[in-house]
Amino acid sequence: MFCYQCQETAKGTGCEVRGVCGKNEEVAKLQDLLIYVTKGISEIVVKGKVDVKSISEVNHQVLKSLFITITNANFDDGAIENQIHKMIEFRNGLKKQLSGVNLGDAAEFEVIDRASMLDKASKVGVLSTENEDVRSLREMIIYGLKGMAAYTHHALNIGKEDLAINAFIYEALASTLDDSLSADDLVALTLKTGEFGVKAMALLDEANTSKYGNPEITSVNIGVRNNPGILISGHDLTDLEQLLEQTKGTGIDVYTHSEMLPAHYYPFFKKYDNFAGNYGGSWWQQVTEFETFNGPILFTTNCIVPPRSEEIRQRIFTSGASGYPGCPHITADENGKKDFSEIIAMAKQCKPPVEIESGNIVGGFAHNQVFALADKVVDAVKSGAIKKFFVMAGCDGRMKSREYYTEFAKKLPNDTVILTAGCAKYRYNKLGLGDIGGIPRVLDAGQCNDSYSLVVIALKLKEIFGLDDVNDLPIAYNIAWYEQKAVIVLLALLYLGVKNIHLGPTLPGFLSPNVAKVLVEKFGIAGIGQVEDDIKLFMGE
Ligand code: FS2
Ligand code: SF4
Repeated sequence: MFCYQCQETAKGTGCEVRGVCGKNEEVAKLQDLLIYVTKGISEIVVKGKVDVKSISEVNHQVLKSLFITITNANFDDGAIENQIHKMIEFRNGLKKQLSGVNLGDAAEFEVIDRASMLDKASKVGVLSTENEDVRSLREMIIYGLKGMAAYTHHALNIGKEDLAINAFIYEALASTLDDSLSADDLVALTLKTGEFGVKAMALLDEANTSKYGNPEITSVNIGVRNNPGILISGHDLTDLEQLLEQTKGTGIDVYTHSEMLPAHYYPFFKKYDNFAGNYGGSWWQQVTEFETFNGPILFTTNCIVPPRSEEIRQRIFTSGASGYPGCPHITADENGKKDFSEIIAMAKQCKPPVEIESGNIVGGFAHNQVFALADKVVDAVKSGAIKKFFVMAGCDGRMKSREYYTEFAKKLPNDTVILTAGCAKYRYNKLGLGDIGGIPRVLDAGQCNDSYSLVVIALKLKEIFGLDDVNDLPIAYNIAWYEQKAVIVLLALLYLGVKNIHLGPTLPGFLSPNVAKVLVEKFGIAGIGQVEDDIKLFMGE
């Protein structure tokens, strides 16, 4: 196996024996083959000029396939094998409609069983692209597409689609098979991936807000109640809605975990009396928090950490693109309805969660809420009460080096405000950093996809202040990344012309020295250093 798609990749260069995430060699290879077959489908769609409108099931399954391969989403070898078979069937069905089109191996290969899958996978993985710069660019595009697919898939679950995004995914995946493309062509395609990343995040924002309302300032309880509970993790709001509907009046409370926390900010979910609060911190802390939670856990997406004990594994359920071997996977019926009765029945037998912290955290500062406060914010900037905003969005992770972000937040001058989104927030959302004239110093817009809100806010401020360039705003970008959704957020920011983004705790292992050089020279991308030095640099001291 070889995988270098996330920030925790072994030695910063690549996992070769087993993933630091817990992904074993077999799962890694099956994921490679799943990506390869989606490339084959893309080649058929592009070369055959297939109308994406006419293949909606294929469109949806391509999104799901990409999503399955995101870090910490799916460890279930059997489920991935089934998905490969399904995609090969779709691919072969599409091929029947074509004639006289010359297709490559990704569109033609056949496998019969697990052994032939693994054999094929070892020839088509990341390292099959020999030139390290081409490999780096191709993989950066693919990782961006994975993030884009995840966001598009969530929007689809709410009934919103933009076929231009699906068409682009085919175009881009097919391009990663095309040896005639130069490095410059691939750099241009990388930025185009960012452009479609903006569209995907806008689509999901529209889907979420049209169904669940605009996020608003909300105080979320982080303690516990006395009833048994179900913990819901991941990013899928439609799963949360169904779970709340099905647990209404059962005496079971529902708690959010990690990236599901921002669900509390949507007006829609406030009507559920059993929507109790948020339990715990970011994804990697689940190894201890699931023990004390006591009840069942539903993963709607990443991030799953392989459970350390059989007792915890038996309390884990998955849905959507996520999966874990031996854990029940709840699928939707043809109307999108999921039956969570097995989880509810288990919860009734469980003890209530143990309280691990108490109090409240405040969030809900997506674009609409911030616009409602715009006068206050603009006045604070004009009066000098707010000197600078720091976009500190993205992901959290296990590495000790991420303590940098807590230190950074603590040491920032009191006249600065942090704009956050994604699970990166858990490094500083419980520090009690106070407010500036009633504006909290940590403004949480929501999940990682809600980084879109931060961009909308920046563009609005640019308009209000009458600036020509978004880089002239008093906003600095110190972003933490971990998995591929952060890659699409980064590409979206680059496409929008944001410069001088600092990315940490380490730069991606998938950047070859030459590609890293382009990012540094063209976009001013930089890593992180020492907290004090970085703050001085950002503050222009
Ligand atoms: Fe955090 Fe994990 Fe949101 Fe990422 S919960 S690193 O998937 O997507 O952020
Ligand atoms: Fe390694 Fe990350 Fe790939 Fe897992 S997802 S195998 S940790 S690079």
